[in-house]
Amino acid sequence: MSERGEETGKHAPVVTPSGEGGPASEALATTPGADAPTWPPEFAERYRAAGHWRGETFGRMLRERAAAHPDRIALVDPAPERRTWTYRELDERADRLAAGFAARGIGRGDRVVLQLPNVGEFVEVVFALFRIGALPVYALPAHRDTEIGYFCSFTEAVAYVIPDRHAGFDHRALAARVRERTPTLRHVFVAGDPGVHTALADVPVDADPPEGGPEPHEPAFLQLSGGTTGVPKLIPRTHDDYIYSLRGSNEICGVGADTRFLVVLPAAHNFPMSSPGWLGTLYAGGTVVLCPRPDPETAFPLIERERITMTGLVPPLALVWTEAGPAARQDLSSLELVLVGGAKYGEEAARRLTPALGCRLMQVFGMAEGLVNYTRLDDDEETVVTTQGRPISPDDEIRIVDDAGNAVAEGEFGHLLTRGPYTIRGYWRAPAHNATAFTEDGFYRTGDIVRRTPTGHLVVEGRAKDQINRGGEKVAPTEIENIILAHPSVHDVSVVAVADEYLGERSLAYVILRAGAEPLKPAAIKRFVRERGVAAYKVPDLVEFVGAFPHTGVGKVSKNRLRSTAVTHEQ
Ligand code: OOB
Repeated sequence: MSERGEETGKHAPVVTPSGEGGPASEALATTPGADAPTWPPEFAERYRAAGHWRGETFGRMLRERAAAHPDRIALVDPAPERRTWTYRELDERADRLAAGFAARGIGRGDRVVLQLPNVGEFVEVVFALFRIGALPVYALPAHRDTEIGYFCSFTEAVAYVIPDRHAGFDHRALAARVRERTPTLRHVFVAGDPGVHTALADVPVDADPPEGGPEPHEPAFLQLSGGTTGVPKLIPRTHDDYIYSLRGSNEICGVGADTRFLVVLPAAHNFPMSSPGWLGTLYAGGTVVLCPRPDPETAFPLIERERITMTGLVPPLALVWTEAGPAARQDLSSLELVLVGGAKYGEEAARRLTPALGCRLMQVFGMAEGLVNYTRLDDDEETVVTTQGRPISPDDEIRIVDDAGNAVAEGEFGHLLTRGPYTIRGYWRAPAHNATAFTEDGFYRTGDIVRRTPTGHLVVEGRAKDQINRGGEKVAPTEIENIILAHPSVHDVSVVAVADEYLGERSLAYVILRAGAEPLKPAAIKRFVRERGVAAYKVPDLVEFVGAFPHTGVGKVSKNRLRSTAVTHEQ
C-alpha cells in the first residue's frame, strides 16, 4: 500500500487558516449550510424515502422527550457535588440559555467554539445552541492556543465557551490571548469563575428562545477530524444524518429508557457522543452520567452508585479497567455492555474484558466523518473479539480497493472507501482538500486498510493515511513537523508512529539538525513543541537525532522505512 501521507504537502503553515473558501461573504455567513457540501438530491430523497432521515432536529427532540417524560432524570453530573437535570429541567435550561445567547446577538449559523470537560454545562450549552441553530465547534479539553486560535479564526467564531480551570490549566488566560487576535470573537463564556469574561451562569434570560430553529438538513455542529494535514478539518454533521446514526446505534446496542450511560471519554468526541453515547441515550429517554476522569478509581464507584449499564472506552483504558476489574471492591454488576473503539483493540485483550468486568463487549470502528461499524449483540465470541464490526445501515456503501482504485477480491485487504446516509460528502470550507479526500462519486477515503469477512464484518488491518493513533487520540504528523521545523536549530524533521504496548502507537520525531548547530537533547524539542501551545498528547513521545532520512525511489522521505528502523527505548 502506498502512503498517501508521503504525497501530501508537508511544511504548510500551521496556524494560519488554509484560505480555502476565503473569508465568508455576507451570503455565506447568513446562509447556514452554504459552506458545507451536502448529499446530491437523489441521495437525500432515497434516504428520506427509506425512513432514515425523518426531519427531526435536536432542539425539537429534547422538547418532545421533555413533554413525554418530564420528570425522568436526563443528566447527572456527580462532581464536585451531585447535580441532576430532569428532561423538563434540561429543556427549560436550554430555552433560557438560548434566549440569553440570542439576546447577546448569537444567531442561526453562527459558530461557537465549545471547550468544556465532562460537566453538565456542556450538555446545556449544546442544546441551547441547537435550539438557536448556532453551530458548536467541538474542541477537546486538551487543546491549547494553537488549536483554539485556529478553530476561532477559521470558523470566524462569535463565542468561545470554557471552564475556568481544568486539569491545572487556566482557560481564561488562553481565552484572553485568543480573543485579542480574533476580531470576530465577541464573547467568552465561563463555566465557573469568569475572571475578565462572562459567567455562563449570567447568560440565561427569562424569555422565549428565538423562533424558527434550524432545518433538519442543515449542519447541527462542526466535529473535528483526526486529520492528516497541517490543521484539523471540520466536519459538518446535519440533524438528519446524525440523528439517524443515533437511532441506528441505539437499536444495535439495545439503548432504551432504562439505559444509564457513563460518559468516560471527553464528551466532545464523536465516539462517546453518538456510539450510542450521551446523545443516543438522551434520544432514547435514558440517563446520562458524566464521569470527570476515566480512571477506575473514579469510574468504578460511579458505576456502583449510579447503577451504570453501558459505557464506551478506548483500548488503553479498556486494558486498565480489565486489570482493575477483578480486584475492584465496588459492585459492577449493573454494567451490561462496554463498547471499545477508536483504535485497534487486540484480540487477547478483547477476550479478557468480559471475565474481568462481568459484562458484554462490543467493538466499534467509527469515524467522526460518519461510518460506524459495530459487532452485534448476537455475534458469537470469535466475531466480537476478532472483528471491528459491520456498518450501522443497509445503505452504508463499502468499497475495498487497491492502490489503483480497483475492487480487491472478496476477503482481501485494501483501502476502505465509504458513502452513505450519515457519512459527509465534504469537509467544511475545504474545497481543495475535498477534491482528494472524496472520490468523484462521493465516497469518503477513510485512509484505513481493511478486509471483509464472509459475514460482512470489517477487520482493520492498518492504515494508509499519515496519522498516529495514540490510543484513540489522533495526531497528524504534518502538524507536529511544522512546529518542530520552526526551531532555529532544526534542518528537517519526520514524525512517525512506533508500536507501543499500552497505547498501541506513540509518536517519534526524527530530527536532522542544521550544520554547525549545537547538539540538542530530546527534551529540548519536546519543550519547544509544548511551549508552542498544542495539546499535550501531540508532543512527540520520543525524539531521535539522525544525519539523514531514508528516501523512497522518487526521493521522498520514506515513512515506512523510518518506522521499521525506529528505536523505541525510553526517554
Ligand atoms: C473515532 O473517530 P475519529 O474520527 O477520532 O477517528 C477515526 C479513525 C478511523 O478512521 C480509524 O483509523 C481509527 O480512528 N479507528 C479504529 C477503530 N475505531 C476508529 N481503528 C481500529 N479499530 C477501531 N475499532 O475514533 C470513532 C468515532 C465513532 C465511534 C468510534 C470511534
